[in-house]
Amino acid sequence: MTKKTFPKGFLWGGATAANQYEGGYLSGGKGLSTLDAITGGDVNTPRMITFKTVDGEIKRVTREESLPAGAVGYVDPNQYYPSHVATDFYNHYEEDIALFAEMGFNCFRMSIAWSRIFPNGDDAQPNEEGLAFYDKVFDTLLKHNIEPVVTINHFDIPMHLADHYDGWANRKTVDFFVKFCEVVFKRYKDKVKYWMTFNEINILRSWTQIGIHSTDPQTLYQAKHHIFLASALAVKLGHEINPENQIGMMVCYVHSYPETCRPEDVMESIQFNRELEFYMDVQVHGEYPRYKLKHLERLGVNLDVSPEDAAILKAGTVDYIGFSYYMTAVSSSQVDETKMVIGNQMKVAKNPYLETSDWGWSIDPLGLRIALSKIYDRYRIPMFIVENGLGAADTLEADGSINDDYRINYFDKHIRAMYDAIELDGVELMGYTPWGCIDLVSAGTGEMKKRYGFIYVDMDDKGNGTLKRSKKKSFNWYRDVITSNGASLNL
Ligand code: P53
Repeated sequence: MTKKTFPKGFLWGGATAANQYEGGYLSGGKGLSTLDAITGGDVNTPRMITFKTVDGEIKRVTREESLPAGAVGYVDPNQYYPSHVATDFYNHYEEDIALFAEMGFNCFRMSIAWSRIFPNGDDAQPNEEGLAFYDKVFDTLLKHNIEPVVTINHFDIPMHLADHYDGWANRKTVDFFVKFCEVVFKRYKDKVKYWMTFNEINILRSWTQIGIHSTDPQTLYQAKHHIFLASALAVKLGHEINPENQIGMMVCYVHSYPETCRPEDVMESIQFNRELEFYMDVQVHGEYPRYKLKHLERLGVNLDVSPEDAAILKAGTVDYIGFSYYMTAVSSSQVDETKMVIGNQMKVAKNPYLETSDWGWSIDPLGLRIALSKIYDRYRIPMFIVENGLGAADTLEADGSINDDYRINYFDKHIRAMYDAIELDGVELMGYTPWGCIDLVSAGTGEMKKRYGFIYVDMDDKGNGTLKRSKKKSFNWYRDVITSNGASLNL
């Protein structure tokens, strides 16, 4: 009997983001990004934004807090900022891509650093050296038959746009972003076909991510409205520049189960899930859903909307839904603070049926099949799992090996769930790119200790290390999955 495999042409690869992987923060004419001013940290020490007030005072706040009006990002020479070197893709891309090729990747997800192309965000001309860098990267990928999958914006904004325009709170940022998109769509027309506009659009909220100073609902939702417009305009433009472009959205898909069959718990869970669905509703259907309009009304948010906005949203609906999947949540109408856990920076009730990672994220492979079904049943467009994985502390043995069986076990279960969703539920799934396929900086905590990779990188939480790459045990395991298109799993 022939072994079961994934559909022919399934995209297998890994995922990264510039701010956590690329480094070279001032190389080749790159400008500062907001994320270049956020410190490292660990589970007990939150990452801090460092800034200068209008009076020239140097201060720090967490990402949850607002920055005073007029404050500008500041890189403090006495602090450690993990984005500055990260795990240095900038100087290691040839070696890294060769390793991805050895694992059998046929696609690779990465992001373009906006401030590498437009150092200030509002520059009249793009930075040629920055454009040339990504040319080299894409050429190297294509030489190895690896399709680039590009996130246009992953969690940051040129610092100048945050400092002088209040980032996405300002409608002018829409124009700056669309210009950036036009430049990259044109430049990489013959090299890149798979795109996503904004990473995890549903969790964007802080100064580092979207450049806003105040985080009150009015500012936040106005900024989100601008981001929706920018994304829709980019999708439309990307299709005009190359009709073959596949342009998706990207949502952080942490869906919730009701704690019990008590109808109040079910209603809580519906409300929780709407916070994900809202973004898909806008970007797939091209309009705000009515439940969100009602919610905004209750919040007292009054969006400043132009007459042409509705048509812009309608004309720029996405080709596919990309999403990250790490965990599920539990919604309860009878909140018991003692039973709450912190997962993905959200406070959710604990699921007694699931184990959690060392960082408190629930591990729920069947939840991935459930997610795929829920999304597909509602939107009926192709999906792409562009992040999934286990953040864990790895042990480097004396002989240099890393025996990450826990990671293999995690992937084995999640890949089976994906297969079931395709085979049993009939969902359309384009591909799978596990997060941090090579070790990189954690977005949440700023640590290196929280590792996701098949490839180990010698670097610690303070930025010490040789940056030497080595294969973990999971490297060969994933290579076998990819090269057999899943057959090695005995599905
Ligand atoms: P880290 C919060 C909630 C869900 C996903 O996360 C998140 C975050 C930010 O921490 O991030 C996504 O590194 C994101 C990646 C990030 C990855 O998940 O905190 O798209 O940039 O690194 C994993 O363990």
